[in-house]
Amino acid sequence: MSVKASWDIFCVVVDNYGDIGVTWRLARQLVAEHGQRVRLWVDDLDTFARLCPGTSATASQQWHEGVDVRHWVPDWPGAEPADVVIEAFACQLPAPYIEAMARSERRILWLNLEYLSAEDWVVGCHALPSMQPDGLQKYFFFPGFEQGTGGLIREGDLLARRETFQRDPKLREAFLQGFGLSAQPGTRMLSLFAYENCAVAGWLDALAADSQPSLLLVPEGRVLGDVASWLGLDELSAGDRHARGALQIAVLPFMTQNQYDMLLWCCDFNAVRGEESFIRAQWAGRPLVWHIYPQEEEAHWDKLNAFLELYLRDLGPAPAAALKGFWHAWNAGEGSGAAWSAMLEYEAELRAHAERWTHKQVANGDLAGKLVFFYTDWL
Ligand code: TRH
Repeated sequence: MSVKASWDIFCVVVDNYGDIGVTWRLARQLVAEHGQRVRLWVDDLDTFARLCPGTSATASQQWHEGVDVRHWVPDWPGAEPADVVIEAFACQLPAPYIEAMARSERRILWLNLEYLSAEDWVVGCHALPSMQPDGLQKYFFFPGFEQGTGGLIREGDLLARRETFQRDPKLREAFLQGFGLSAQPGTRMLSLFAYENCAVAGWLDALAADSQPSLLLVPEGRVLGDVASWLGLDELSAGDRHARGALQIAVLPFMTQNQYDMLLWCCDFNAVRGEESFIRAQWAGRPLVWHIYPQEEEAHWDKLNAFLELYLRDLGPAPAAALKGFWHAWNAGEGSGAAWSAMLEYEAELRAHAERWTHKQVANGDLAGKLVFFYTDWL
């Protein structure tokens, strides 16, 4: 049985939506499914407001979905530390807060929630403590794709909601109609969320030249410039619709996380990026390509290949090579058209594989549940 505790989650928005995307989702789930009391400290409320419409960009405190959201300003206002303290992605906690943790007579669990990686060292490092000044201990909590890790964020009812949605074409129709869209039978549905990417043009060429029609849904974001250049336009914005050959393109507004899930569920193939959309696309049970966040000295290639090694383990050599070829072309920025056509040969196998992978990941447990268990066990 889990203990009801208070949690402080600290999030610095470095850039993009990944940091706040993960912490906001985790905070909501800890409240909704585990009955925990959660404060989410965010330094950038404008970015938070993109994910959580209705957010005030200036309020020092506000409640959303049962989460006590605090604006984390440089001038620390002082706060009694919670029972469990999570610094997300090695962000630096306020010094007075750490001092208050050290002084407290309660046992306080201090965790650093790490970035997601499929590399094999993760299992060995997950949940290891490290001694801090003042006698405090900090544990490193690693999300991951294997049993010995912290798992992935997944709401308890997510798969059931997704399956209901994917089984009922009316739900998909209604979702698309909300954006003024409809998908004709036989149209391949695709979504695109990526950083600036030179590989986009080759992919769009291949889709436009295909014998099967495609509808590409692109939420507003950094990749729009590449799509606009391919169309020969200066810019694109939400609501724009264009067609070239067999390809129709619809630019959608940036949506809530729940709507974005539905967009992924609608599609036969999803191009995603970062960390959070990458996980959500896996829960969609459909083939995907990951535009990994580029790191200095090309360190991201090790992460990408480590994931591919796990993901492709139970797939035949030919479809595995085809998928790997497309992922590499996508991240290298060239050769995506030919790699896409090669991958289409294995469309059915890759779809079945994506669904199997989802269920394999479910069996690993989920991040929020594992965090709550870790705390209960630590007590
Ligand atoms: O925004 P990102 O590129 O974030 C990245 C990664 O987290 C990366 O690991 C980190 O180092 C870097 O930022 C600084 O991609 P990510 O992680 O997929 O986050 C996007 C979030 O936005 C995710 O929660 C899904 C959500 N989203 C919406 O809510 N609505 C939308 O319309 C779209 C396209 C995304």
